[in-house]
Amino acid sequence: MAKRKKRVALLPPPPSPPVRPGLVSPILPVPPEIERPDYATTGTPSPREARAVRTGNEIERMRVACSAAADVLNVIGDSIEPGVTTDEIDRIGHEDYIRRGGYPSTLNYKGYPKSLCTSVNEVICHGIPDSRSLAEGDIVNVDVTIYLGGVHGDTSATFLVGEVDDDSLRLVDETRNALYAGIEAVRPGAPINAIGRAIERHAKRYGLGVVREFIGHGIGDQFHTSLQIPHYFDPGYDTALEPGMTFTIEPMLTLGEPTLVVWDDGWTAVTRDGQRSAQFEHTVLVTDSGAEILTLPSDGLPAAERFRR
Ligand code: EYF
Ligand code: CO
Repeated sequence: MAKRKKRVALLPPPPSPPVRPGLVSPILPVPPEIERPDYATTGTPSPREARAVRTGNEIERMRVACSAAADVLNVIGDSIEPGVTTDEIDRIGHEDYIRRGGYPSTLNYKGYPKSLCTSVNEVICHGIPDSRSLAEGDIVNVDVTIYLGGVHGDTSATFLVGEVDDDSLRLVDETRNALYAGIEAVRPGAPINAIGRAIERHAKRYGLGVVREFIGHGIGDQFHTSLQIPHYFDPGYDTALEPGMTFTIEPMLTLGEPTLVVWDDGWTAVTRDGQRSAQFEHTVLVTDSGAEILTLPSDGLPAAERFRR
C-alpha cells in the first residue's frame, strides 16, 4: 500500500468558511424627483475628466454630499449584527440616500446592480449585497457613495460582527490607522506618491499586505475622475498635490498575500489565499496647509471611530 504523504499546514486555519455568492434581489427603484448622474440610465459614465482642482462652489456642494454619505454610513453601522443579510444593509442604505435627496452612486455605475458594496471577510472590495447573513466573528466593509447636489461623496468602514478573532481585530485597527497615515501625508506641494508611501510603510510595520489593483481616485461631479491615488509607493506618481483637489484614500490591507481573484460576477474581488482583508475610506480635500476630511458626519464622529472597539 502506498504511504500517505503528510500535509504541512502553511497557513493558519481561516476563522470562518469561505464567503460564497448568495441570491441577489431585484434592483431597487429610485423616485423620479431624485437628481441622477449621467450613467444612471445607460450604465456608462461620460469619459473621465482630467480637471483635478474643484471650484469653491463645487467644494461647498461636496462638503454637503460627503457629510450625507458619512451620515448614511453611521445609520448602516447601527444595523450591523449577526443575522442581518447584506441585502438588508443595502436596502437600509438605499432608503437613507433617498431620504436625504440623494442617488446611490454605485447603482448602475458600469452596470453595478446595488446601492452600496458589502465586502465580507476575504472579500477585498465591490462585494454585491445578497442573501448571505452576517455571522458572529465576521468583518464587513460597507462602502457608500451618494450623488447629491450634482457631486459625489464616497466613504467606507469595516465593521466587526459580534466578537472577532485577534488577527482580524489587528487587521481592522491597522487598516484604519493606515488610512490616517495616508491622510496625514497630504499637503500642498507633496507628491501624490507620499500618500502611498505612508500607507505602505504602516502596513509593513504590522506585517500586512497592500492591495495594488484598486486605488483611490479623484471625485467631484464625476464618481471617478482621471486622478489616481495608489496606496503603495510608486515613484512615477510625482505630480504635486494642489489646494482644491478632491480625491478618495481607501487602502485595502490583507492578513496574507495581497493578490486577488475576481468572481465570475465580474465585481467581487477576493484574496487569492482566502485570508481576510479590510478597508477604510474617506473623501478628502487638499487645503492650503494639509487635508480636510470631507466625509465627516453631521455630528463629527465618523463610522471608523463610532464603531471601533
Ligand atoms: C471589479 C467597478 C468595479 N467602483 C468604486 C465599479 O466605492 C467605490 N470606491 O471607493 C466603488 C464602488 C464601486 C465601483 C461599485 C462598482 N464599481 C468597475 C470595474 C470593476 C469593478 O470591480
Ligand atoms: Co467607496
